[in-house]
Amino acid sequence: MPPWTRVALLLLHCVALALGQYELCKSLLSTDDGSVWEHYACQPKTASMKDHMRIKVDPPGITCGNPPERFCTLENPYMCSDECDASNPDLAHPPQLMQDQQRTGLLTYWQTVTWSRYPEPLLANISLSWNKSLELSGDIQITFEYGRPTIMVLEKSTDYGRSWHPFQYYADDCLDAFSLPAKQVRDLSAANITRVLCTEQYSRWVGSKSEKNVTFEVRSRFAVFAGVRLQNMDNLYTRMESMKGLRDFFTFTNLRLRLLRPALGGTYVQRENLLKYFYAISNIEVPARCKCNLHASQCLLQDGNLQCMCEHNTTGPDCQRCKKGFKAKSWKAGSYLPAPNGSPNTCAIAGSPSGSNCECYGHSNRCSYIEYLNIVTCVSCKHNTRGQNCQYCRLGYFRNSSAELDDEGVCVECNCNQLGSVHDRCNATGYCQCREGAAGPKCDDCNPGYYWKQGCYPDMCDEELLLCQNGGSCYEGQRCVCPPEFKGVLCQQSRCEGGQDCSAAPPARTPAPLLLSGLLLLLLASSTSP
Ligand SMILES: *[C@@H]1O[C@H](CO)[C@@H](O)[C@H](O)[C@H]1NC(C)=O
Ligand SMILES: *[C@@H]1O[C@H](CO)[C@@H](O)[C@H](O)[C@H]1NC(C)=O
Ligand SMILES: *[C@@H]1O[C@H](CO)[C@@H](O)[C@H](O)[C@H]1NC(C)=O
Ligand SMILES: *[C@@H]1O[C@H](CO)[C@@H](O)[C@H](O)[C@H]1NC(C)=O
Ligand SMILES: *[C@@H]1O[C@H](CO)[C@@H](O)[C@H](O)[C@H]1NC(C)=O
Ligand SMILES: *[C@@H]1O[C@H](CO)[C@@H](O)[C@H](O)[C@H]1NC(C)=O
Ligand SMILES: *[C@@H]1O[C@H](CO)[C@@H](O)[C@H](O)[C@H]1NC(C)=O
Ligand SMILES: [Ca+2]
Repeated sequence: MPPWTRVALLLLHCVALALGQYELCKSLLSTDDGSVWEHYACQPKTASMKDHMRIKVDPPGITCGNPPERFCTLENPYMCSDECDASNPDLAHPPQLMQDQQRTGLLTYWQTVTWSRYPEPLLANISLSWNKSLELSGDIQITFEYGRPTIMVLEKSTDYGRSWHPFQYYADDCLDAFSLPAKQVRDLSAANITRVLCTEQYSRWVGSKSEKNVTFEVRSRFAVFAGVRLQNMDNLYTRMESMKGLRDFFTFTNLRLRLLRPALGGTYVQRENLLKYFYAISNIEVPARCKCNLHASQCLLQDGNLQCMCEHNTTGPDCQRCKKGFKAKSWKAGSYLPAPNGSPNTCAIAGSPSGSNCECYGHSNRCSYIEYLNIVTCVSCKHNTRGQNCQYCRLGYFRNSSAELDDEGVCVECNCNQLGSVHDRCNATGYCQCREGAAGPKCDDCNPGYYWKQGCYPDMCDEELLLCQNGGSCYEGQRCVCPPEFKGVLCQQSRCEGGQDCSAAPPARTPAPLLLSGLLLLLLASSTSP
């Protein structure tokens, strides 16, 4: 490396550090030989994800105000002057008030109906979705007005809401509510930091004004690795790379709050004043960053959805794939290591020098040296490919000529009809090799003169060859339909031949009037003969 490059690199490290960690995906370096790009692992800044979340509350009708309702407070159950009325903007408490910008002096909150149906439980679900993988970077804070729930669960999904997992349980009595021992994050060590806990810290009654927040602690989990003031983030990032499940623990696409019992303000539910029991949430903070697999430093709203601005020739909502034409190596997430700039693990252009040693077109991520042949070959080619570079299609597949060699769909199944074809292979345009009589690209048709019956068989009869005799007609090439007085495969045999009794029971298929007239004709014919 020329000395000037080293100086530039040093300068650049200083720039990167000044900017904060992993904020830069690439930088133009001037060297003796001109400018070159340097690439780094990078991630978007942390943001307040409440601005982008979609909120859904369940069951329908859980939001108060329809019909209008009065409610009281826990501290003074005789103060019941507050009213909720969905039709009056000043008295309505719709779900979006959980995510509006907080202005000092104006408290806005979502509120449920009161517990008038006690002892039936008062249940509510709040589903928060982003349609984007995110990574928590700070504490989730849910601010309850009029008291925090005495039982609730925070759940998360990492697959856009298809499956859900508990994230943390909250109760004033964990054993009673969930049969779990009460724990706190400070009971956790590095080895069990991703344990799902039940905590009593945020559910006990302390008066509704003094403690309003229910927290999911992210910073104190980070602090186990990074120190109490998070001064040693390098250590945290190192653990993110090495400790199985650590990054995934903070990753989510959806969150769900299951509110199972409201604040009681005491030990018992007072049946005579149920108007003081309900849920009210004024704010939900979700500090997080887009998960871009360390391939993007920006995440922007596009068509209403958050989207990573992928670098390193990657693409996809989470930069989770290599761009078309950049699949010389298989895709890899960027790495926080080595500090401070990490490894970008960029996708390489197909056919570029970095990939040409053993190019597998993205169908394999393993190569192997075969000593006696002195070649390097791809191992376990996927996507139905084969060959030293995964450049051919497996038998039974053919190359899709409109797809690039690095396309996952480059090999298309031949789909030869088993009964009509000689084997399951096809030629380069997908044509199968047909057995005698079979036709069509997949050999699932018959040539003229053949009929399909679990394969193609030659026609028994044929109108042009007039194989059916005595006025019989050919039915679908397979058999002759004979006039009443004849029988046999080709209607070659008269029914009355050889002194047989022609008046014997007629074949069931022949309509009776026709048969009768036939018989009559025959009788006439025999009576007029000498
Ligand atoms: C909340 O969601 C859970 C899980 O889908 C469901 O079983 C439960 O019935 C829901 N509760 C309400 C009140 O909709
Ligand atoms: C976590 O591990 C520590 C010791 O490493 C142990 O004392 C603690 O009880 C564990 N916490 C949980 C919730 O299992
Ligand atoms: C409660 O959460 C809000 C919003 O995150 C925050 O501004 C406030 O400081 C928190 N209150 C306490 C006591 O932690
Ligand atoms: C994409 O790949 C090309 C060729 O390897 C490279 O020159 C370019 O800098 C890469 N782009 C990014 C954004 O990494
Ligand atoms: C979710 O995001 C994907 C792209 O990332 C988009 O195609 C899809 O339409 C989005 N769904 C909704 C409901 O916005
Ligand atoms: C062939 O590849 C093109 C481009 O990827 C794709 O649109 C098309 O569906 C593929 N054809 C088949 C038969 O898979
Ligand atoms: C594949 O076979 C079909 C039918 O025999 C033929 O028309 C086509 O030209 C063949 N394609 C190639 C590439 O040989
Ligand atoms: Ca609010």
